Amino acid sequence: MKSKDQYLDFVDYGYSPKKSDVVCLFRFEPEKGITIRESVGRLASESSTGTWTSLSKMPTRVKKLQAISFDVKDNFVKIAYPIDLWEKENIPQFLSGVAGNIFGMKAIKNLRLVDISIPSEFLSNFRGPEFGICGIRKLLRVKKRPITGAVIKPKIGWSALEHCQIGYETWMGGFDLIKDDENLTSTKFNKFEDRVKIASKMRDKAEKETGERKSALFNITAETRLMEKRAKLLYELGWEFAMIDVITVGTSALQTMRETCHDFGLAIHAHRAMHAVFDRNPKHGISMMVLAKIMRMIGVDQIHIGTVVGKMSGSKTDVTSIKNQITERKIKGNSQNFMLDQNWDFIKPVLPIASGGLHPGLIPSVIGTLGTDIGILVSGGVHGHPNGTRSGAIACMQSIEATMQHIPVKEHAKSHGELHLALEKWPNVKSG
Ligand code: CAP
Ligand code: MG
Repeated sequence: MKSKDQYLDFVDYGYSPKKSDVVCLFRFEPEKGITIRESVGRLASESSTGTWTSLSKMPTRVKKLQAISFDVKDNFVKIAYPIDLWEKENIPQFLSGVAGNIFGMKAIKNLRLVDISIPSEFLSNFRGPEFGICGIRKLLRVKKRPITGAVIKPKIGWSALEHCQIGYETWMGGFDLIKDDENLTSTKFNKFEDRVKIASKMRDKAEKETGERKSALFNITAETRLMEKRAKLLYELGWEFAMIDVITVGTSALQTMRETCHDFGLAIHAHRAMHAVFDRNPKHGISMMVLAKIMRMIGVDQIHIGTVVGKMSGSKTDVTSIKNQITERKIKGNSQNFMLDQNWDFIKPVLPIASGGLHPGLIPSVIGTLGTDIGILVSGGVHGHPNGTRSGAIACMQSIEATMQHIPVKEHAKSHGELHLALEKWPNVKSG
């Protein structure tokens, strides 16, 4: 066998995937001097059973475990992976295969994991979301409008008491949720336990005064056993959610926490901090859609997907395809949308969260693009209101109300003072 021939063993353009195969769609760019066939062979080889040379001895079963590159168009290749490569319920192992060594090979200049089609046989190992969109609406007693939340700003700096006082103002302005920021967990001046305990009292007061359900997304992100302790405290104090920075904690910790949150009856709010390390470069890395898919499979109940118009990157196509992927039951793939077929079977839909640089003037656009079955987080655009947090939250609720009644926000602002002041402060449509 000539050197490199072993890679060609992993290519079969006539192969049609089995129902139980995992199929991945990659965009790839070979290094100079490497043929397309060799590149796609290397990808299938390194991510399944192969190595850089032929071996003197091979188990007979290996042939059945090889991944096969079977469809190449321009810079895109589809690779099929036999189900027996994968351990049940093990997302880290799965990622070590399909998103592992292949991203560092010299022979491939750029590589992007665009989509994964997960067969029912593998999907059935996972819980998916415990609550999903309907469950969250029930928890919060919100029927039709978007769920509303605000991150307390500045991100870090308030004491636990100050933090909760701002939270109380946010709830009193009509919001359902207050949220910790991604980099706030427990600091010496704002300890997790203190924050959660004080907020419990404030929540009871706000619920009594408004007659509405008020809740919070406390960031439990930490070493896994500490996250478990924090989840327990949330449960004991009657909270509904735990927030986790799902990318920075890693899929192993998240899988553990999915079980813990199940035991405590907590919904998981997934903040995606660090996702852009993987998905920002369109030629390399892992798409946000794939990350969101993995999170739906493990079972988060809500996840940030972007806004299109706010301060964070993410095109309309990107954001809407993530939304579709986490909310629909069946996805039909085609070469135009760079998506593969996906049947989500029994796995519930995840609530899409639009966040980042939003203010009342941008809400109509967010709802126009994503609909009303979403969560909207407005933070700077609430606490930056000229009359303070409560007015900022009221202005957002007025903007949502106007949008749902098909009234232009500028028109609505004529008779709604909080909205009027917000539009005066943030007249420009985009915050990015
Ligand atoms: C938003 C936010 C969120 C981002 C994350 C922030 O604050 O709290 O973490 O939305 O981005 O820290 O920027 P503002 P994404 O509402 O004040 O912008 O949702 O894209 O993951
Ligand atoms: Mg944040």
